[in-house]
Amino acid sequence: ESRYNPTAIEEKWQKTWDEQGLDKTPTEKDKPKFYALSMFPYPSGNLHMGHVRNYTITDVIARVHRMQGYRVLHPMGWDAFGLPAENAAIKKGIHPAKWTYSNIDQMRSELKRLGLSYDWDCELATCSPDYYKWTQWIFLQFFQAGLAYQKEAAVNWDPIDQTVLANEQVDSEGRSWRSGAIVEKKKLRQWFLKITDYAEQLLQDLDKLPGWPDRVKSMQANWIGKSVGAYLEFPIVGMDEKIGVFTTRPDTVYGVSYVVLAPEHPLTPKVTTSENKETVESFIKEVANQSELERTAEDKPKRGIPTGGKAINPFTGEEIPIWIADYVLYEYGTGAVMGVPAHDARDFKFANEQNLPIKVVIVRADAADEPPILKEAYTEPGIVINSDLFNGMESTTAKEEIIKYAEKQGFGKARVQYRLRDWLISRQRYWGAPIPVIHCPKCGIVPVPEAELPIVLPENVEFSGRGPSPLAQLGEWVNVPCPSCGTAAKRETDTMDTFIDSSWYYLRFTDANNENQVFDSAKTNDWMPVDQYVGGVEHAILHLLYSRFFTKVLRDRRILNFDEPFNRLLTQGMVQGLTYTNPKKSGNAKYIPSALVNPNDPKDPETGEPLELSYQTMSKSKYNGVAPEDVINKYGADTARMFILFKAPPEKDLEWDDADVEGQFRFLNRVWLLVTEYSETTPAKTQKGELTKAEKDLRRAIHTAIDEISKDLAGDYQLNTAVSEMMKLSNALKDSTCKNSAVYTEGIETLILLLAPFAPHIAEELWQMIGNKKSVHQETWPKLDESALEVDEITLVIQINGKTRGTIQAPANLDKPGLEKYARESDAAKRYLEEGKEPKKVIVVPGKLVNFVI
Ligand code: ANZ
Ligand code: ZN
Repeated sequence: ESRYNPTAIEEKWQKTWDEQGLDKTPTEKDKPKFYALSMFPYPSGNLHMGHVRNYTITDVIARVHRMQGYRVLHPMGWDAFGLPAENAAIKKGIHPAKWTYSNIDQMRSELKRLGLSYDWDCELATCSPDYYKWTQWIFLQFFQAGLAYQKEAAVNWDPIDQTVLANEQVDSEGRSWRSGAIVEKKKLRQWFLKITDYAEQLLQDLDKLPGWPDRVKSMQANWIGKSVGAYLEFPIVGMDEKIGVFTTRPDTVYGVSYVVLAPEHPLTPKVTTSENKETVESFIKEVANQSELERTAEDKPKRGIPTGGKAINPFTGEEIPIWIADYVLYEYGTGAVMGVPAHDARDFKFANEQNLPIKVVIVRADAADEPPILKEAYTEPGIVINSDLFNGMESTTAKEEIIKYAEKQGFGKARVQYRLRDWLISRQRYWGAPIPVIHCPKCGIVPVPEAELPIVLPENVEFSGRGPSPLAQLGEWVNVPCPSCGTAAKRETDTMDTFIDSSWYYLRFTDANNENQVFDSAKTNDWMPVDQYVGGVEHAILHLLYSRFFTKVLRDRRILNFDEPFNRLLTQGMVQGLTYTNPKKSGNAKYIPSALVNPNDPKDPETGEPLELSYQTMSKSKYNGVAPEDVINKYGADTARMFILFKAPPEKDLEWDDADVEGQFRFLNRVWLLVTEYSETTPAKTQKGELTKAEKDLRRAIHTAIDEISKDLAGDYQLNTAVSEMMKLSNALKDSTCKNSAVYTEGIETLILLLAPFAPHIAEELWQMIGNKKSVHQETWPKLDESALEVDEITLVIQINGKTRGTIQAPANLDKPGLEKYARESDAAKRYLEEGKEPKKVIVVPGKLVNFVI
């Protein structure tokens, strides 16, 4: 009898499966398709437990679908462009490509040890010219569709290194990571994608995604931020210009006491009177250095100053002052608002601070006669007062009527506004896909002809972290003739945001090695949409929204024929580790490495102070991580997988616990023992005659497991309860008293088949051990026999006047009269029921009890 040796069998089977090509994507379309996808990783160096969890969940889903008769696409690749590689180049002088590819090699080998059933033929890395050629091609599709354009936008500027910084390169104090200089905002021409053109579709189509978590959908909806209201124009006194405002409350327009412009608004200098010029200019400068968050924070006082200019409320003809204030954002709506202190909380605060008039125009329906003195803004709907033509209307009706009136008079119209802004995609960095356009002094922006793609990143580049981006410093690369007229022209030196790379990789996976096309639409339309996408909730907004946007644009270019890329989405929870903290210390110093702590008496090794214990998301800085490699070396990948699947439902956070890992290892050892013992006997292969009670009970346990686990795997993926069902079946087999029966064989085989997607190596080893030649992963999922679930006897309680007087075993298939008859025959009933005398009443609860009232 052999011992369970995970290392030996895992290596063996990984090699064999690879040779057999077990996980290759089928090309025939003889079965329904299933596309299982994990969010591909950034190759940072090593795999962490979060990766292991994500990929194990998807792997179980892929494997189960193969067994259930689907053709499965289950690919893996690398989100390989981005800042860390370039930072490594600046700090350590390693070329970003070298750093990236060596990390990929490391992580690929770790992935392979987990027994994940990927088709490695589809592997892709977004930093490879084979891939980014098509990223550039897609950019040109957007450009041709009028969805890529340039405009000025603010960037982080390091005045010492004279370079643009990514947000990640600016610390919490606003200093450059490299030079330590205070980072400034500088305006540069930048590339944008017009995602706002798709705002309404991106919002509406969330309804087409019932398989997405509601939380993710509402995060996307909030990000898109649709508001319905009106655009109204306020003429400026003494000028031939108007201030356009966006308002969601046109019903309050008779209560406007001032108009506020964002300080950056182009009308600000025009409306400012000479007395106010100085104060206005210094206010603008102050606000320029605040972040949007600071400007809009609820708890912060709203700051603003008058410009001296005046506007006219077109409804009342009244003159009102024009102010500027920090809480009005230039990028939203029109960058100007009408101030209605009586009905908007922010305006109420502002008006009180600045002593501006407050005019009530909406009142609660039951208080319409007595205009109140406000202690706070009244923001609810109500009845309109002080509003001329509209007095007495419901405010909701007034909204529409006031818009109609404004339209008729020519000073406004209905307007829908979205919070979503266009996507700034250009980066002044090296390690990204170059934007494939050329700037010609005669022709303007000229797209690089398709035949010249990819625009390859030049290799001999210096990474100093100073000055313009490495590409912009490379004269021989930058200076090229215009493809259209031949004039000396310049290449675009910005590269694309890495979110672009990840917005379409799932499409490329369906035809990853196509050298002639971005992908063959027929193949992509066949495999897409992804049937199950699994990844971190940190991507709930940007990555998922951008991918949806790309899909819709390519659909409109007739390259794709579907609306949404990801049918179902599972956002897995975090993996948390036991964390020791010293509450007397602050910052990262408060985290104490567990290696230095005695778990029975946790104290700070430096100070002797007692430590606090908690579970927190594993991270390097908290010293609470567990390396996947260590767990695999000690217990094998199957145990690591089983533990991760068993410990928590996939969407919930998971607390790493060595004792529970050990527990799963013991479970696999018990299965090993059961099957090896079985393999040494010669049990019956076919059933002769009627089943005994023991056999019936075991069959019920077997088919209950099939039933429960199949349900757990049908859509909601309750993988943790699936594992506990397997443990139940294993116990039933162990305790069974019919180990020579064919039913026992059925039980052993079923257990191995159910286990196969979860612990693929041990399942394969045991499957072969009991005499199979075909891989367990090519077998079909066990079929449920409903009749095996039937119980043939029940325990029936006999009651007399509601008191239990005994129990009997009764056939399960009896109806109410049958049960009553059966109960009358019981000893207990006979004892209490006088012969020949009928009880007053008999109450039968099927499956439970019979109560005789006498
Ligand atoms: C007058 C008014 C009266 C407003 C009232 C509200 C209540 P959402 O729902 O977020 O779209 N607003 C418009 N543009 C703005 C900007 N660029 N910066 C800051 N605030 C802006 O909010 C729309 C409301 O936010 C608009 O409706 C406007 O204030 C303000 F009783 O107009 B309201
Ligand atoms: Zn030209």
